[in-house]
Amino acid sequence: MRVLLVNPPEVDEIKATISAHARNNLVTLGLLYLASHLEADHDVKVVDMSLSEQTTSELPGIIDDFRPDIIGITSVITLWGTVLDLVHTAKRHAPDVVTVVGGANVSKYPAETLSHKDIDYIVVGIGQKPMLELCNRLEKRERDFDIENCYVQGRDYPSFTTVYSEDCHIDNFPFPDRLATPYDRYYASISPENPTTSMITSMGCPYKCAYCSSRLEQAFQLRKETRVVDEMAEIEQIGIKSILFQDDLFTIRLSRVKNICEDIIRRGIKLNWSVKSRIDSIRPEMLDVMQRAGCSNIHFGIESGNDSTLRRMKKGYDVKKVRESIKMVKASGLQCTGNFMLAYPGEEEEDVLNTIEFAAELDLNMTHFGITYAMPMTELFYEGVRAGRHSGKDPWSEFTRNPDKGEDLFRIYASNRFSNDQLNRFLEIAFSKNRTLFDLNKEKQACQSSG
Ligand code: B12
Ligand code: SF4
Repeated sequence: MRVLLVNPPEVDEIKATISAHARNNLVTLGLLYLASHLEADHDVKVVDMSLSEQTTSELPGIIDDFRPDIIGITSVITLWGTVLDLVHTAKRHAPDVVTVVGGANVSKYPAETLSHKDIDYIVVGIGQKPMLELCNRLEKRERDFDIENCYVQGRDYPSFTTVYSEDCHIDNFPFPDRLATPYDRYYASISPENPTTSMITSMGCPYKCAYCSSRLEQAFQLRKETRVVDEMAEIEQIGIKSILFQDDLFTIRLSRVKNICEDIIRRGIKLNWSVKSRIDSIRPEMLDVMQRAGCSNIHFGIESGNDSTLRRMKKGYDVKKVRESIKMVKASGLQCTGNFMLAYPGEEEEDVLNTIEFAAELDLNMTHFGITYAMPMTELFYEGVRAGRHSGKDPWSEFTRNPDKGEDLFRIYASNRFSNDQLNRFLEIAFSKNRTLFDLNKEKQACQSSG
């Protein structure tokens, strides 16, 4: 079968809010994992319409060139309207083509996704196995079949489940095919050298922060240490210079971090990399070996400068611990990025300003600030429902059924204490007092133009 895998183009609204220079262009790892698994049996093409800055209207041309039997599209909530445009465009242009949609939003809202009649199949959870089986069955012209984690249009399902079976461990699949898209065009401003790629060494997170939806997903999975380093060796061989590890929590186990780093050093792999960590999972014994193995930056979800807010967030650490951990990492020579959530429920103006001041005091190499959203299905969301801040209806579900109702459906501020003007003002203050991605990009540009 000829299988076209598509990363949707970014909507104009996202482009407008994040200036072209401040954007990173990151690879869509999920599609590259699918491609490497399907390639042995099928003819696969991956098109990253976001990278190539194509629009939905260019899909018919792509279809004419490649003539796919199946089009698979990946999805996140913010691009849902675009995903549906692609599906409709594909069906109008080539009615016989089979459309399959997978990815984070489909796994969370399967019934809502299948309510769109131009979507023939959906795949939930880890996609490699069900997608390969689907392609094989369709190739044999079978029409009536059951595949775990795959649902078909038009059938009446009493419920939808996502099974995370042992044989779907990431290590059972080939490494993502990083040559399936132009690997040399992916970059991240934070990387000391580009091109940059993404990689994962684990899936899920065992912690239980009140606002986070990662904890709701699959059981925590760790990859084998040697497989991680094997993949890094392959990345280096391709000519990629830096890696952003996308795991929620790379530093969860000290022995594992040490083993991976020592193996990188032993094999002489020369790559820059950065990881995400938690304030209370970073340990002094990790830092030196991480740095020697190529780590340049650790990204912490610090989130607040107020102990009372950290307690409501269920972060499990306090402001004192934040100061100690950041000081320790900076003293080691590694760079630190910090993420902060402003206007968490229960916060007054002085708390928000306090977080901004706290961030500035920490003297981080880079910061990200955002207004707190209540993501559906999280503890924070249900707490807001009980407190009467939200209606209890899941707006993401409604948006997945009907994106024409407007993007404000998935932008639900967690707190109702502040006006939009006040929230914008908080962001302005935060950006003016701290170094953000915008500053980093400006500095990089200035450096380039001065030669
Ligand atoms: C890396 C990452 C990013 C990167 C790269 C995004 C990308 N396109 O890959 C960046 C920083 C750009 C990013 C941005 C955003 N992200 Co993000 N991101 C992640 C993160 C941490 C890892 C994704 C990943 O690489 N996973 C590993 C791969 C192997 O898994 P996967 O992507 O899920 O793919 C597998 C399956 O889903 C499935 N599959 C996926 N696509 C398809 C397609 C088909 C046809 C099939 C059959 C199967 C299939 O098979 C794949 C292989 O097993 C996830 C959290 C997580 N733990 O997954 C959030 C996550 C995907 N992001 C999320 C969000 C909300 C965003 C933003 C909207 C944030 C924002 N407010 O701006 C933007 C969206 C912008 C965009 N254009 O994508 C949410 C999605 C929630 C939702 N309901 O849609 C997640 C789940 C985080 C969370 N818990 O809230 N993100
Ligand atoms: S915020 Fe981070 S540490 Fe907390 S549950 Fe989510 S991914 Fe895990």
